[in-house]
Amino acid sequence: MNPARTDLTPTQWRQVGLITLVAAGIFLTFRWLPTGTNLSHMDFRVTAKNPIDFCDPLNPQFIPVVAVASPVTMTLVTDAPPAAGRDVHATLTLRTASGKPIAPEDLLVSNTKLLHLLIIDPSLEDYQHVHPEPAKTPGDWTFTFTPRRGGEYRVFADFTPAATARSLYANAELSVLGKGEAGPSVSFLTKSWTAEQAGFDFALTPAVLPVRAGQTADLKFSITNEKGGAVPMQLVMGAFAHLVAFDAARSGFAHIHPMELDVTQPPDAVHPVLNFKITIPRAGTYVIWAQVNLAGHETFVPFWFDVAP
Ligand SMILES: [Cu+2]
Repeated sequence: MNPARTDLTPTQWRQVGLITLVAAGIFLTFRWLPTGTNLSHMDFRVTAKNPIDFCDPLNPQFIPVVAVASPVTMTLVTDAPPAAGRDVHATLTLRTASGKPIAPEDLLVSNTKLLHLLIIDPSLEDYQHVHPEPAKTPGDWTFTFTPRRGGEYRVFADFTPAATARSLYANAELSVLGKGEAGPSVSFLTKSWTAEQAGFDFALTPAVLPVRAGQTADLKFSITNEKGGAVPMQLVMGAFAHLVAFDAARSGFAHIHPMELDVTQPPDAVHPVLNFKITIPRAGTYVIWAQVNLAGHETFVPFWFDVAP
């Protein structure tokens, strides 16, 4: 390179210095501004030998929420004993290991919400995604949902503390009165990469079959209007589709988003296709619940499959 072209005059040096000073000033001002949270990084430190590990968002892994130690405790209280088919009004309390409440100002918005609950029944047939609202008491959050079945429901919470800016998880159980599945459900035993619902055909197509444990699977998610014509896909929580995978034991979940990250470019109106990548560490039977918004209707569609060793 010609050294004469990179030499700066004293005036240019002064300009460079000024720009650097202004940038540093802006940076320090933002660092100094309070974030609103009273919790620090240390409140979310796990001392147990099996802490929650954070995953690479571009290649998400199955998160074994139940087996790993979370630095957050979640408790659930309901206004009445939960029963299938009836609205359950619940209050959830989030606290750090040292008992500090986790309130809205302690969390960052992720996928357009502060707090996500993934609720799943023992048969994996009833999956619901709800967003609790902060209650008056700091650390308390309320939500309503209607369980479709009976059994020991598991509630996974997904949130991002402002102090760490990384996803964190917690789980709790909720006993629901009513008829549950005595053994594995028909869907669990049948397996299917296709589903029909509300006049639409849904398909999740792996590039290679079978899906193998520990290997990244490329999945194509597509929707067809059974009458022909458009598939009115709209955004839900900042994405055109959310896929959540559960294992038979409900040890945790994987929550994945389309590789097509630019939501200003919607998928094809007639043949929408979205691509996903998932790596499931263990063999077994799984369900992937797809959540989409079709003309304002939130639609949940299950795909049942086996993961080979
Ligand atoms: Cu999502």
